[in-house]
Amino acid sequence: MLMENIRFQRDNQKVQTPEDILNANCLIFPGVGAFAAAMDVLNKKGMAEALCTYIENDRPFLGICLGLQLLFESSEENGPVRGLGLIPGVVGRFDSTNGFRVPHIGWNALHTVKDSEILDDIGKRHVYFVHSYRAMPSNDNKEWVSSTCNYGDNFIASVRRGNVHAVQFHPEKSGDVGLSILRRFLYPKSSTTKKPGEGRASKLAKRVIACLDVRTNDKGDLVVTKGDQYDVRENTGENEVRNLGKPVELAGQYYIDGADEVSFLNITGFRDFPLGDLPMLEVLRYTSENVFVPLTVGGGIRDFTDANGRYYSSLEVASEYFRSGADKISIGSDAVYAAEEYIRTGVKTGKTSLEQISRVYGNQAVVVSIDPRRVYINAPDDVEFKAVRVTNPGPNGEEYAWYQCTVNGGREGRPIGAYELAKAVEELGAGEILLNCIDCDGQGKGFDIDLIKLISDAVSIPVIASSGAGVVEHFSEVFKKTNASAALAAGIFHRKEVPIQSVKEHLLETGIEVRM
Ligand code: 1PR
Repeated sequence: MLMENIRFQRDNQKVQTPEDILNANCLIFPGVGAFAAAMDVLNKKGMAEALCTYIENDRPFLGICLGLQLLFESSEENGPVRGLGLIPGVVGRFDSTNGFRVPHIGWNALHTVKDSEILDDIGKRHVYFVHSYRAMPSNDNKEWVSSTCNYGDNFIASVRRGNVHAVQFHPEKSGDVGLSILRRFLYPKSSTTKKPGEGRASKLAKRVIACLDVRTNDKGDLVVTKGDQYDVRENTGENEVRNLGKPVELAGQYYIDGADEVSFLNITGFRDFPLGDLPMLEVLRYTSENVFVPLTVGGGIRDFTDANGRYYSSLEVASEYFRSGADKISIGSDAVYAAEEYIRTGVKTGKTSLEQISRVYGNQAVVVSIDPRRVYINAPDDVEFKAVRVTNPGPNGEEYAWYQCTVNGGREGRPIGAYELAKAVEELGAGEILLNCIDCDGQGKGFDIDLIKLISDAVSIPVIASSGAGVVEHFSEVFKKTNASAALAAGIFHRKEVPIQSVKEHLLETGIEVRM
């Protein structure tokens, strides 16, 4: 974990020294990244001891995610690694062999086991989790545990003792429910805390994601655009880039409308250096001030040397995105090259952007975006790549297809299939797959069920189904027929043809749990 990601806050100040901790009136510790690196920083800076003293004196504390895990005795993450040792127990990895996808990403339900005050208003609503490791309740730590969550096992979702609180989920990304938790912690005596409505959360919800493809138009403005099979230019004489609105405004609207996540894809990032594209960083900064659900950003994440010969690693590019408010970054073209090389050599070099970013920020922060194109064939052994029998035969009656990966926004086909890519990037450290389909993009005829089933059955990380949503029934179809964890749409939301709430109401009516 990088030092800049340890952000204790004292009267809205970032903590720099152990004294800052000891002098604080109230501390929030939103940890991001790996356990060992975080403990290393805390020990080297003398903050571990200060933190233990602060907590043992029952001073107001809120740990978030890693900020909860560090309170335990040790973690198995790249370990065992010793933690602060304030709460009995070991932080271990979720077991993916029982069919549950790891990382645990998404909106899940809490089971409150004791009065925790900060959780008192949340009723049966979902909160947002993103993690691969968790601590388990036991007799030794039962005086601490205030709520649990079920994901294969019942793990600890929050702890509380006196003024000390810690949560495994992210209140800052849990919409109005999360904001009410933060308000209750920061202003415990205030009676003005707005209560979120009652809900019916019982388990991990399927996510509905709004995607904003962003690029600079011919006038130099950053706009939300949307293609048909990746062609984003109007069919007019001028052939200009289709402009569907301003990124920050649209993202804010989708948050209000109930999107569970918002994704920005900088679609010309493959040719323009993204850190040169400062408006994109500003878009992230402004969006994260008002949008309290996870933000993903992709496009142009790769090593780069600028015109002055200055080298930027993909890790620097990603770090800039994280600092500007992104929760996850998404890698497209660079992941294809990395997977090709890995399949060719069988060696993990540790140097690819995928490996480097997931090592520092954790694989739950790294999405791989796949842009495949369907290639029809007559028989599965016509190609060396995994093929499927297609539901609708090809133009010449072909009964099979393989899905060829592309780079540079679909401009170049590569010698690798979506199936091979998905399996390789999972091994290289991807935490989630955003599965597009160029043939279906913008067509409104439904998701490519054959493709999504193929990929979501092949990997044990979450898969986001993307491309082709036209009506609410397409969402229930993809969740009923495949193991997708989330469904993403763009055009129907931008053109206001189908509101996000209608999608969610329909999913609820068909028995699919969603966050309301
Ligand atoms: O290769 O790491 O620079 O990443 C580039 C990123 O930009 C990739 O994630 C790639 O998918 C995306 N991208 C590149 N070109 C385009 C384009 O449209 N010309 N957009 C593009 C991809 C696809 C979806 C879209 C869904 C849903 N957009 O995300 O939003 O298909 O659309 P629909 O609901 O309207 O059907 P790198």
